Amino acid sequence: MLGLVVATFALPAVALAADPTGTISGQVATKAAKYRVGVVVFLDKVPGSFRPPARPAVMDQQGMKFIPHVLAVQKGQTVMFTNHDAVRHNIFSPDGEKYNLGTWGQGESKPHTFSSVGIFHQLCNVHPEMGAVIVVLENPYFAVTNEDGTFVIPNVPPGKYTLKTWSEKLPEHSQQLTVTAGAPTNLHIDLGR
Ligand SMILES: [Cu+2]
Repeated sequence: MLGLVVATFALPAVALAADPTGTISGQVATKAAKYRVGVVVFLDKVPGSFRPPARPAVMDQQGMKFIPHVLAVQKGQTVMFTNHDAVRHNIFSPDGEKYNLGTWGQGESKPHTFSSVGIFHQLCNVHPEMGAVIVVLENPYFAVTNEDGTFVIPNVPPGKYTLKTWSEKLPEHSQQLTVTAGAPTNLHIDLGR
């Protein structure tokens, strides 16, 4: 009986073959478990121009930390910086566009739109121990790994790509891969340390 149920659930996978895009999923492996989270996995130099999402991404300041510690967004996308602490926080970045959004209190928020790709360190001039990174990418085909190193990049058009990783602590990784319509591409990426 159980086998029949499983067979029933397996059927929709066949229907998914009509999906014109593919999914890249996988897991980043490191010797130290703490390095698996916050790795940006992305497709490099995909031809075409890509409209950024209209919905802003959010970088919060809460519990005297930036949350998330690593945020990936698309070029042209807005990040809304929020403050959920009872103390005033500041936001500035010494990188690329070099901005200082000012210092503000609980419940307030300020937007910044990223017009160029790059790695933007986020700092608070009130609390030097606070830090985060925003990675701005050219196309929408990216993900940031979860605590266990897993990631999913959905809706990728079929084709051959160069997949890269960026991590605050680990060396960059690069590999070729082929994405097939309606089929998952499963990766195991060993980043060493
Ligand atoms: Cu602060």
